[in-house]
Amino acid sequence: MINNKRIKILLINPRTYPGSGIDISEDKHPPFGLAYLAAYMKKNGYDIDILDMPASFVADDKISEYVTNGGFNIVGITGMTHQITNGCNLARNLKQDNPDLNVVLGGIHATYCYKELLAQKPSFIDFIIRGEGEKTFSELIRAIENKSKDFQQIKGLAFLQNNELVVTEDRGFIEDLNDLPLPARELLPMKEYFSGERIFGNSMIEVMASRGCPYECIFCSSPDYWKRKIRFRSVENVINEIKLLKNTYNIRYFVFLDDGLTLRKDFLYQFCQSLIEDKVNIKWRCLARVDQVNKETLLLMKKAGCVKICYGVESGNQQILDRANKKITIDKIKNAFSLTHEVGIATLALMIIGHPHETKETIDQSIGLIRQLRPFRYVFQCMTPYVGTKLFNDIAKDTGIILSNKWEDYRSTERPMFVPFGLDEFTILNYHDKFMEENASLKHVLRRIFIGFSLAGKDIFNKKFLLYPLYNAIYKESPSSIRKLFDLSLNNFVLPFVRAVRRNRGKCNVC
Ligand code: B12
Ligand code: SF4
Repeated sequence: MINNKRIKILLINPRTYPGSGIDISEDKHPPFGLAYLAAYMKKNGYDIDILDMPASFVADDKISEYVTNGGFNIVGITGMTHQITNGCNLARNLKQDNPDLNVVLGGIHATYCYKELLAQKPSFIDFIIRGEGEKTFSELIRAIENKSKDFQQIKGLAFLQNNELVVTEDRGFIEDLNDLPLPARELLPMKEYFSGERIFGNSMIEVMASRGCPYECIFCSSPDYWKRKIRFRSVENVINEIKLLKNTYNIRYFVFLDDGLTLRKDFLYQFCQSLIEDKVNIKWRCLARVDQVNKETLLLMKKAGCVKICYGVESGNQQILDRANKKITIDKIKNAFSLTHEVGIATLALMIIGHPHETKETIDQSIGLIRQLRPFRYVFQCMTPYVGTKLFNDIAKDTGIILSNKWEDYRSTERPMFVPFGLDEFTILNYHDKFMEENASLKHVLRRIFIGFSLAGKDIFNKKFLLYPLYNAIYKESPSSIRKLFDLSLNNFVLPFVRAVRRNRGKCNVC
């Protein structure tokens, strides 16, 4: 292990828009990429910290002060598309106030848009890391530390040298994910994330057992980003993390963020067996494809504590599914939902509205399918052409109109960003809001409360059990006008109050 005292690194997850506090009206999630990166660098002896701005009281305009006070000399900034504009603002301010600082950008947007980001020859970006970050970042930091100028030898980089763009060779992936240390959650304000989703009164914690997905749906950038490879950690490694998290945070509800936890049958089988045999006693939910489950696996998952499965259904029209390259059939969807309900696992159906070639008829077919499937919950998202997707690269321009090139507009999929020929923005928005409000109707909320009770078992005695459905009913599930009113009062009254209390308690040392 290297012991390096001179280099001090700060990793930043930026807000979408400049701000000064925690947005308590929105669920927050730990920035996993940064947590993995930090753990890897810590293991290599570096002094590193993470600032998750959406979950902190550090104001955007105090960022330079924060970095100077903390003695950081390297800053790494991550970003999904919607965060990149503000991420660049932070970088610009930081570099203006401290020209000696090294600023590195990484993550999905910078990986795909490094040319665009470096095109204006910005003096505030020193390096962009493309793709998986751990090895590239650590080699880069090592080179900076050794005052080497030989950055061209480091795979996975893009940077400007004498104002010319240099793009180094692509970097392959880490072969064995078990070599990675567990994400450095100790550097994150974990309590801030526990206020989000709850099940049966238990707060949730997120875990990833794999990276990648071998499929190629046109609206998803995951396959290209991870080059259609799927890598799993060992079952033992994942189970150990779960036990550690259970002991450290006393949390019993786990959310698997993997694109395809169910993709490798041997992993899924051994994982569920271990949860059962080791009496780990957790509840969990995951994503799955409808063609990856059968009654046997579902029964095993149920026995191992799985309470909810989120399925990407996307559309109720077979042709639309085929064009989206989803490689599933309506029959498979119906079969998966009926089996999942039969074994007693709740379902979430993820739907997309505004596919290429979508018409009012195909949208009606989607809602018709949802009525047949009767999922525990469904979410309609407006089709959004994210960078790195086939939709963005090829299909969008021939099949419709992209409504905005302001990246921060890509923050939410509640508003259309892409309108297929033959439809218009308002029709999509109206359909979206109508379906989401139907999902929030009293009938649906009562049904969910009833199913929640029947799935809860002895968790029903958890004192927080009733609070979550209540919170859902009054906030998350209510029409957008009521939510806006709620947000307004939160941001103008509750948030300033919370901030003042925290400042008095000395939790916030900058703002
Ligand atoms: C888990 C997940 C979520 C979670 C948690 C997100 C979070 N904040 O961590 C939830 C469900 C909340 C979520 C929400 C959304 N998500 Co999401 N999500 C994912 C998912 C499945 C995994 C992300 C992850 O943790 N990966 C694992 C880590 C290890 O990888 P990583 O983050 O990419 O980081 C590595 C490298 O990129 C690099 N790196 C990253 N940052 C940096 C920074 C530096 C300095 C360096 C050196 C390296 C580096 O190194 C890391 C380690 O190797 C990805 C798809 C995928 N499979 O990647 C989509 C994905 C990231 N999400 C996406 C989107 C669009 C969203 C939403 C906007 C969707 C919506 N419906 O509104 C929201 C935004 C929420 C918000 N406001 O932040 C898109 C992003 C596309 C884009 N161009 O921005 C993706 C790619 C899926 C897709 N549709 O294609 N998401
Ligand atoms: S939508 Fe799901 S199945 Fe399709 S490519 Fe993305 S992660 Fe894979």
